[in-house]
Amino acid sequence: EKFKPLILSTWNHGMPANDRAWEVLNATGNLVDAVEEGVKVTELDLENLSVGLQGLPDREGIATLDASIMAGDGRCGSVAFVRQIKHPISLARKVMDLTPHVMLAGEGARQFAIAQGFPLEPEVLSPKAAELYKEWKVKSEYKPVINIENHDTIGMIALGPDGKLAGSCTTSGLAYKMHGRVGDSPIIGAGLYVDDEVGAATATGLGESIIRICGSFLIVELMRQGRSPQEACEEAVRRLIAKNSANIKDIQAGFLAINKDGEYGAFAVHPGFNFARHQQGGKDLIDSKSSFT
Ligand code: SD4
Repeated sequence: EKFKPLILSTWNHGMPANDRAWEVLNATGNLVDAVEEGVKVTELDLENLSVGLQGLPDREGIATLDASIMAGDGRCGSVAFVRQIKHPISLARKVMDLTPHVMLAGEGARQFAIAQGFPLEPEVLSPKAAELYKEWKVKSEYKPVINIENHDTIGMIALGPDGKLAGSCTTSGLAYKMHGRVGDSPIIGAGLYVDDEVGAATATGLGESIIRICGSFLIVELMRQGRSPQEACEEAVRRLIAKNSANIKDIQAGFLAINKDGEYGAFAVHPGFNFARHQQGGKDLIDSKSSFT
């Protein structure tokens, strides 16, 4: 099966995000705008506790966000450990478009946001996040929880009608992480990688396990060497399991990939990962296969 255009996003919340991306792509033909606008929907979704300022905070009770965006010609931008910004993906876009850099972090990212006219949001947790944080504080145990309600980090990868690719990724990271912790999502090559010559990949799950294998870059390179998107995702999961074998039963990670011909693939460590697929004439939510069953 081959599709062009094609948009894939992680988890259930990928459906409304893809809807928006599809709309923007059709209206403007701009694929980078499409992947930015698409995940902005998720950044505002109050039901989602893993993306945006309403997400679960770090162990100090502060929501800190990571995001990245990449175009298939190698342009990319990201922000990490940023506070008070409602749309970190748009800030990542500004880093890409307006600075000589790829990545801005923390206070510097916030200063850049202010300079670009982004409003600073009050540092108040959403009611749901505040409630869960309060419960968590009783024991204060850090433990990554896999597959939280089927919506987690959003990673979106897209192939345009002209054969060009783009992707975006945005998250509040792991709940109750150490203050200052940065995951895979803003790391180009870990949470997201896009190359017009080959294809694109994105990741969700325990960021540390994904960074360790340069997951998204690995998948694109495997596709460059001739693997299908599905084979490449499966090999990345195999590698991830090998490098994280000690506690693999507690580690979930999932990958999505597309190649420039419009083939796609997905694979995860454990069951529960799903993704949204939009193409001409249809959209669906698909359950990914996994290494463990
Ligand atoms: C991270 N990959 O920061 C992200 C987490 C995720 O919220 O996918 N879920 O490690």
